Amino acid sequence: MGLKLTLKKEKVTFEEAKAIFDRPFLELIYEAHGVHRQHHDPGKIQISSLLSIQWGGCCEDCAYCAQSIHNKKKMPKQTITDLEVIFAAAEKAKAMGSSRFCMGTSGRVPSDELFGMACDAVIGVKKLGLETCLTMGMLHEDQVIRLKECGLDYYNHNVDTSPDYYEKIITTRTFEERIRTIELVRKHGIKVCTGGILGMGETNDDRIKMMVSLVNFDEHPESISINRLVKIPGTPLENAADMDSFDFVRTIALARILMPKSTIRVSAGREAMSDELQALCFFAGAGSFFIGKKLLTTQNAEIEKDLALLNRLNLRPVG
Ligand code: DTB
Repeated sequence: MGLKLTLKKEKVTFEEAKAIFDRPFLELIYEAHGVHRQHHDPGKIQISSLLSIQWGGCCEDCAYCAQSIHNKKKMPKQTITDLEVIFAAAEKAKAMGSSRFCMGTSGRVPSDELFGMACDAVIGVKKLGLETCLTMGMLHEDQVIRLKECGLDYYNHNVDTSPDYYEKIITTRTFEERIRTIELVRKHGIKVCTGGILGMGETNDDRIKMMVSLVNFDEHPESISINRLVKIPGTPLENAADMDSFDFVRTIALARILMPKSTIRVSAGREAMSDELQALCFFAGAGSFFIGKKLLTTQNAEIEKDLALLNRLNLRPVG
């Protein structure tokens, strides 16, 4: 079933994806793991690190995010302007076993000044022997072309949730605008990192629809970021209900079966997951995570605990 669905241009329907998601749990993860083994080394894990180079003061109203000016609790805008600070963080990430250094900024679109600095950061981080990823909101085509010239490897731009649930989470931009930026990134040969957040009150059908959106791009995203909501005080989702962990694993398994070659990252939310749940995510097809004390604004799982987990599971970092 997995192979048939990967044929280019063949659109996957919601019903097809739902039939996979709804399979008996153990059958689902067994199949997902089989697909995983065909295309990935199950003994390896890709490790990335993340640094905010600008945070807070964002005009978008994403209900999950600490950085929105619409929140009860404000976070003033701050920017790292010293490139050396960025390079030092990248060196540290490399020493921890990261093969990719991801940089994020708050805001709907980057200012010219911030964009210029991000370009210099990409060039410098690449010289340190790391892959680079940026997430800085919507881009114009000339900016995408410039980032490609700088050697940017990945651009992260999440679809966040299903097209149907989107307006419950964000009203200041549309799902279609997200798709447009992702398509521009793809058009100019930068690898696509995209995904979303689970546990924002969406249904399993929304989770399935989100995956259907991703699989139906002309090319599957190289990197799929699956986050479990970190409930940040002062945001509209601070009291969201916990999602079922097995549904989280099911969503990873669905992504694995639909997009066999993509790397799936369990991103935010690992701090609140047991080691056993994380191991189940890796079995179902996740092959990447963020290491480091902090994500963008929230705490990540502890570095020592992550390194110990890799050791206990005999997982080796890629690269
Ligand atoms: C993604 O999907 N997850 C990363 C990355 N893309 C940029 C961000 C996680 C942030 C978690 C919440 C925070 O730290 O503010």
